[in-house]
Amino acid sequence: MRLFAAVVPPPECLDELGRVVDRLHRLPGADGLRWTSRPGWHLTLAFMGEVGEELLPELRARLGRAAHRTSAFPLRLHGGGHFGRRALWAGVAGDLDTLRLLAERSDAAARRAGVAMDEHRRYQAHLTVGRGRGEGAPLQPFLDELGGFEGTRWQVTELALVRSNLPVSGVRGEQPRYETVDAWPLEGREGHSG
Ligand code: 2AM
Repeated sequence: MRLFAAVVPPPECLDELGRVVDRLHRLPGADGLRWTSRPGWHLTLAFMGEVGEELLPELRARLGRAAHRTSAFPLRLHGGGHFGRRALWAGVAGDLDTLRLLAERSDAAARRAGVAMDEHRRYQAHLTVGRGRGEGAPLQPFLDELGGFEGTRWQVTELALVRSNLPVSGVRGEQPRYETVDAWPLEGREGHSG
């Protein structure tokens, strides 16, 4: 199954973002983007891709330990950014050091469980709200609108393991369905060290 580790913001914080994204939908050029499905909104920590069933017990155990060692931390959705003309995303602010630490620990947990992870790309915390169709789309008007967005702070208390079910219908533009298959509480008390 196709899996990734993620932080899932609480519904009220996603609703705040949803209200901004509603405004984006009304801007000229909004048809040039495929808007991501809101029930699936998340912040990816580590993308694993296809993971064999036989690796799951070890993966779960190691992700559980990664969560156990990491302290809960504050985060808020904040502003926006883009990857070229292809992806428009909301950014985050708050305790980014602990977010990054949790991402590194999730990545290490997956590797040690035997998951063939991609080469390390620089971790850029983001929540994708839209993707440019075709060759991509001009994103600046959307970035201007997202730029001032400041979400309410929440406390990240859980590491989630999410399954991505790719569309099978063949309908163009259909979105993957995301399903949280497990979650572990953040229980560390050690701050940023270790
Ligand atoms: P994205 O939002 O920038 O596309 C599920 O696909 C999640 O894993 C998405 O948040 C996606 O980021 C992220 N991801 C990271 N690397 C990926 C990859 N190589 N293929 C697909 N998704 C990836």
